[in-house]
Amino acid sequence: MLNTVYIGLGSNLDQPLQQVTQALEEINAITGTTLVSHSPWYKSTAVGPIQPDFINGVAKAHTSLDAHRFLTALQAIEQAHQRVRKEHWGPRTLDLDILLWNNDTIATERLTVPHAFMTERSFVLLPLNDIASELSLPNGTPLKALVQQCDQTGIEQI
Ligand code: A4P
Ligand code: MG
Repeated sequence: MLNTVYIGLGSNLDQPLQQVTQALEEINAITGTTLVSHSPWYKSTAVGPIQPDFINGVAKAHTSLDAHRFLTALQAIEQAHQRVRKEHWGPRTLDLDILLWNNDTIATERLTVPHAFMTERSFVLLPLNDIASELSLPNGTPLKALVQQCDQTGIEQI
């Protein structure tokens, strides 16, 4: 069975636009995985500690992997981009988050889906809305409602 996954991409170090663009190709190269579409890129002020602006976007993919194997594959891509994990919510060369997995709710030690903060972050909601405006979360909340509610200061499409 093919799973449908939405992935949040973010970078704010070492040529962020290049990092996220290259990551799309690497997602498409994951075993059993095809990139279906991706959003335009957004530049946004960092949420969390003071640090450079982020480039963010969202990709949609189909994959035959299960959610945990897919997360492992995303983490391998992050590692290949020499991401150094130092500070929680701190700067990173590449951050890949699983936002949505089919219409599933997942709560394990490694994986929380829908992603914990996606409902309030414009840098996730706006690009997701660009490629999946008719989507609803597993709890039934329409994406459009979240987009209308979210704070859209400090973000622009590039
Ligand atoms: N994990 C649990 N659920 C998931 C999921 N749905 N997708 C676990 C991916 N990973 C998930 O993640 C820590 C652990 O989360 C992983 O080992 C995985 O098992 P991490 O990426 O190593 O840690 P982190 O990035 O410091 O924490 P987190 O919660 O991922 O941070 P966020 O929420 O990604 O925030 N501001 C702007 N403008 N744009 C940004 O992209 N990003 C962050 C990072 C902060 N501020 C930002 C942005
Ligand atoms: Mg993350």
